[in-house]
Amino acid sequence: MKLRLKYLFIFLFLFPLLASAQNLITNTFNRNTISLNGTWHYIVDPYEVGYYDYRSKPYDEDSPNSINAFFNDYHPKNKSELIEYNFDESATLKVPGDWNSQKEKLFYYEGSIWLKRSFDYKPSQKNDRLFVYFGAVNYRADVYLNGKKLGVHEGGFTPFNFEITSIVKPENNFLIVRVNDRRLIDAVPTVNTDWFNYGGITRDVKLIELPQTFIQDYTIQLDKNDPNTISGFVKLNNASSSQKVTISIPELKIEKEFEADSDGYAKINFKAKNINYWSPESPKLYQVFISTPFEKLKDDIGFRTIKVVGQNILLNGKSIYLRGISLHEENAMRGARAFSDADALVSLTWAKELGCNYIRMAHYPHNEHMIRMADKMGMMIWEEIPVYWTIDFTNKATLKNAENQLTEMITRDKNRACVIIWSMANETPISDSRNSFIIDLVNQTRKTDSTRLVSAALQLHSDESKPGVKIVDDPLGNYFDIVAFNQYTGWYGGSLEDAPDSKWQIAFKKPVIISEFGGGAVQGMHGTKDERWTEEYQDYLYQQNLKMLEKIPGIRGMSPWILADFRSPRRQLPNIQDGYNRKGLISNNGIKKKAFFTLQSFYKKMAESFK
Ligand code: GCB
Repeated sequence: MKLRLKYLFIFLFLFPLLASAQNLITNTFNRNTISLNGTWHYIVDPYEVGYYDYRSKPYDEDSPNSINAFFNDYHPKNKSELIEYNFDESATLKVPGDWNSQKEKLFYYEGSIWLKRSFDYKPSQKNDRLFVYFGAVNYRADVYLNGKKLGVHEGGFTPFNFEITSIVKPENNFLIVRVNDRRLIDAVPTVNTDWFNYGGITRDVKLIELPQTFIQDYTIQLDKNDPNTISGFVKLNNASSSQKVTISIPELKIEKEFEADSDGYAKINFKAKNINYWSPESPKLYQVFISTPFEKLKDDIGFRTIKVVGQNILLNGKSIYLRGISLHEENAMRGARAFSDADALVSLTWAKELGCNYIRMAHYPHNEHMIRMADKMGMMIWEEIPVYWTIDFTNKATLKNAENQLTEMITRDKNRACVIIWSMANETPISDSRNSFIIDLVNQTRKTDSTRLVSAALQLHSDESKPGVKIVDDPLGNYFDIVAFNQYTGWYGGSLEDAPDSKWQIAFKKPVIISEFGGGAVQGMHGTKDERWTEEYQDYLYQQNLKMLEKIPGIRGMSPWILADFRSPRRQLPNIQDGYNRKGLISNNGIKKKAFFTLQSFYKKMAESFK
């Protein structure tokens, strides 16, 4: 009996705690929020002393109010009491921010760190509900407020939120997050990547004030097949009976009323004339208002169609060429995770200068500042989830995790016109389990958002019986709108001299994007075009690859690897890599390498021919 009760408790208490995309509040940029960014105290905990007792039993499993763990910021009542931690006298970290770049001692640290921030809260309205929202925490977050566990979130690059209405107090609230960034074999991504595993509360934290019944989420987008129809849905949280929802777009003289059902769901669909369509050349965003009797929420939304016809990608009905570049979410010059408008502006300005109209945001969803700025500046985006290399494709929990991250990414960004492609994965090895894992993600994507294109970065291979032929026939190509693949001719093999004579055998009659190509160079290192790591070698590699790739039938774009040098612990060659992947067109000092200008002039030419 005792045992049963225990399981009932675990079920009731822990089961609802896993934060999932279902409850995600969108458009937090335009809501009533209070920032919890700033200075947080932290305690480093490599042995998980705050989480497990000395029998390795989690404190918060049976006893969520245990005073033994860090999550209850307990202060001793008398001098004889043994307490072996003290947040308020511990050092501090800036949030948002990774810990690796902030504290030298934590540079390669992977494990648990407890972060704490106190706050007072005076509600601005009666009956308001209050949520705490995290833009992202890498990788796992266990969140506690005033000693109560709010929940757990897994996945380092997507947002989540918890309601705290009944827990928050007017003064001295203490919010504690155990952040654990240990790499795990069954996680998404898995243990092996080629980027730096920045740990911490890496994106904005805020409180969101909402009415009892509030607009949780919505899609307001142009109908894929009719450029004069806007369609989607509005989802209300806590709608007890049917409720009126109004959508207005003053600039288009639109004001439409809909009724949400008792689940709070309203399907929307209306005609709109004279829309100035969003494009990189003219990134028009309209002020859109979603109103209920309790709330008026604004968003800035662009309207455009994107589709594939034959081997063409059509933006607003016109064939386009994606002049792209790949990007990590890193501020190259700070050597730190990027998280702000200022960081976004650095990368987007460089990409514009390169002549880009498109960025592949590798290999995980980047922060919302970046996506919103791309929307404003006119940059098309490929967004990706970290299903990278050798994910545990046979593991159901890993699939669930990937599905959750996918839904969180789409939920957050589905109203951004700039996002044109959802990418399922990068360079995954072909197997039955891999196929069904990714097909599952494709189906989920199409169900959640049928308006965008679906792809993934595949790989090519060769066949001894066909020398000089590059073959792309990964069976997943059948499920995508766009065939995209990475190839590294002249870097990981293959002769640069012969590259332009390559022949292509691509099994799919779809638009082709080269999702990666490139090679490393140390900025300022010069030599002949045959000397590795020189700017001349990298430049020649670009010249020869561009000649080769131009000849691919149906090529409709590329995102060479990569805009700037980025930190990667795999890359340790002294005096050359020093912890950086050097394939950037720009160094980590912000200086452009020769190949930058070669790609820039190629893009000038492509912009002319796809006018
Ligand atoms: C790839 C990966 C990318 C690596 C790159 C490289 O194919 O997709 O994450 O960083 O190659 O530099 O080897």
